[in-house]
Amino acid sequence: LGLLGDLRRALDAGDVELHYQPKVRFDGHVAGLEALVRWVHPDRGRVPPDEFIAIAESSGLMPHLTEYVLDTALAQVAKWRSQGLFVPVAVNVSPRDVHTPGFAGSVAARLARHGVPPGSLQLEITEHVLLEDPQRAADTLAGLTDHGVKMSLDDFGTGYSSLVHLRRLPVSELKIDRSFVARLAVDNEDAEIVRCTVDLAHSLGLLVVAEGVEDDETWERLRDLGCDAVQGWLVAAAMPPQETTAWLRARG
Ligand code: G
Ligand code: G
Ligand code: NA
Ligand code: MN
Repeated sequence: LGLLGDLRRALDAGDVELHYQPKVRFDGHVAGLEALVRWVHPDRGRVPPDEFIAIAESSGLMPHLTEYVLDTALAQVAKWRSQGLFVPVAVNVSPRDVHTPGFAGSVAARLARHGVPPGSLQLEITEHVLLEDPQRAADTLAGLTDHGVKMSLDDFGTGYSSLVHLRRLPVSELKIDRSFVARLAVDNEDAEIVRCTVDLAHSLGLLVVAEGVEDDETWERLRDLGCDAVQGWLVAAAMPPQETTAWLRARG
């Protein structure tokens, strides 16, 4: 399969793009943007991220992809800041990244190189970071947090979530997976799961973001349940950089 080689070349050529999806509070304030990687293959067209991220993970290319995404996102944050747009950006990192020696230092160096304050970067991790070496992962993440980088726990509810694991991770935000959010307005069990998750997160001092919000009714239910912010097609899908700039400006 030539896809791996093609991906490597695309990264070297700068042909892999980032799109940005807003996270907004219920008062309309833009809490941040999530960077989502996009690759259009010259012959195959759009390759789904899940597909090429799996390839990058199994081939050892993942650290390189993550460095590329961090540099691209931080360059964009710096550009937006120079234009008077001060919005934090969240980058997804894979469990393997967190276990790569020197990861925390590499993130700090990149922030410095791009002149971006650590508080403008958020890293989205999943509970899977705790599968390999929980203590080491927690130490790396604590190092990043001490430096001022914000940590967000992604896809919450889909893994082996437990209070013990949650307590171990120095995160300031929890994202409820869209599989629980999608049918929130019509399914009582999902509504109860979301309610409990919001309460649990708040009792631990975390902000809660709901993913995959597609309609007004879900938005209203989430607001009533005390959720802090939402992300989803109701607000905006992931947009290319220029469109994101226009979207941010239109928001004021
Ligand atoms: O938009 P969506 O199809 O982009 O994303 C699919 C999956 O790919 C999600 O689980 C998302 O977290 C993941 N993903 C998107 N961009 C990145 C990235 O830059 N790095 C990593 N590790 N995962 C990403
Ligand atoms: O794993 P992660 O949470 O990073 O994945 C985000 C994924 O969810 C991306 O593929 C993104 O494009 C997708 N997504 C974002 N908003 C919505 C939405 O409102 N509905 C659906 N179905 N998918 C969404
Ligand atoms: Na994510
Ligand atoms: Mn998610």
